[in-house]
Amino acid sequence: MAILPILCYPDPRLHTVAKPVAQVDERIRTLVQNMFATMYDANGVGLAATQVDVHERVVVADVSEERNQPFVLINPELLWASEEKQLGEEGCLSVPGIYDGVERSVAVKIKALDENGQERIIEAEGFKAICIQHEMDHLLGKVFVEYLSPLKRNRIKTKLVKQQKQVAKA
Ligand code: GNR
Ligand code: NI
Repeated sequence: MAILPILCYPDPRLHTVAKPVAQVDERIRTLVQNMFATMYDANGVGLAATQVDVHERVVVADVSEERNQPFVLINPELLWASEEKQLGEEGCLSVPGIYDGVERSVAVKIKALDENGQERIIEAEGFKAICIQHEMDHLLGKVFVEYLSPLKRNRIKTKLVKQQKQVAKA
């Protein structure tokens, strides 16, 4: 298993639209294993392939307290999203150190393949629903800061660019 490098906002590759997975094979299962290793190593609750510069529709997640309920979403499709919205504090492994409120549907129903190519229907609410919506956005090239005001987004951009220059010098 490998820990993969995570792209950092404002890296333009984060805005790539991922392609559907044509076949759930060993290559995809290896990617899934490496994504879980990367997500758990970074203490994230989810990770989209886009964040590790692989532009295919693959998401891994685990929103459990005990970090023992992993799930995989391959080619996820939104079947239903509640009209009712909730405001939640979000963070992102690709936007380190930044947290802000985002409005999302309280509940969602999605269809996806698991790591064996089996079709699954997943109904989620609360934090799990937020996480799934956040990850599905990544596959469309969307990062949560795009829901914030242009002023906030520009401040975040400047801060992260500075931070990354510091890291590069160190
Ligand atoms: O680890 C993560 N925490 C989180 C908190 C609130 C809303 C969404 C998330 S997802 C994030 C991991 C990540 O960046 N996934 O793309
Ligand atoms: Ni994210």
